[in-house]
Amino acid sequence: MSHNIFFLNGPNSNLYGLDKSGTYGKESFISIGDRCKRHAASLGMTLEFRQSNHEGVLVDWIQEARQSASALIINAAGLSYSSVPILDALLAFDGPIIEAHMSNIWQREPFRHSSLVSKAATGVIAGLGALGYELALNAVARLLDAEAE
Ligand code: DHK
Repeated sequence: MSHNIFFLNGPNSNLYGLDKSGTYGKESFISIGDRCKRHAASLGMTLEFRQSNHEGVLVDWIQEARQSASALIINAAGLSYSSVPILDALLAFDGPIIEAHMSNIWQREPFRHSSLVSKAATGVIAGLGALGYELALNAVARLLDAEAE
């Protein structure tokens, strides 16, 4: 069975590659998304790679995933540390959830050290830049295969 995966990205992720601090690398968000879609295809999966700056839109997409996706990958960005609505929507999703961050959030400011998303996540990948996004796709492929066995 072919799996559809939702990869949801939160506020300001669309600025990756443009951010002067260089925290999120040089590759553009569009290029990262295209690469993730190709990687998902190589794993036999389809990928919806979406970004919103709006909490409610992200909640709507997580709810949509209940019908349309086998697994979720989410980088809720700055909303990771505050959004109870995103946490509650994730808790209602019945499938693997990988929380992904480009940066190592535990090496950064203390307010980034405690993510509410982690409470719903099957696993967390952080600090590996966009490589971590491909590893998140590998993880969901393996987890879904294991579920099917
Ligand atoms: C991305 C952001 O935009 C920040 O708000 C988070 C996360 C970290 C990342 O590393 O991908 O704090």
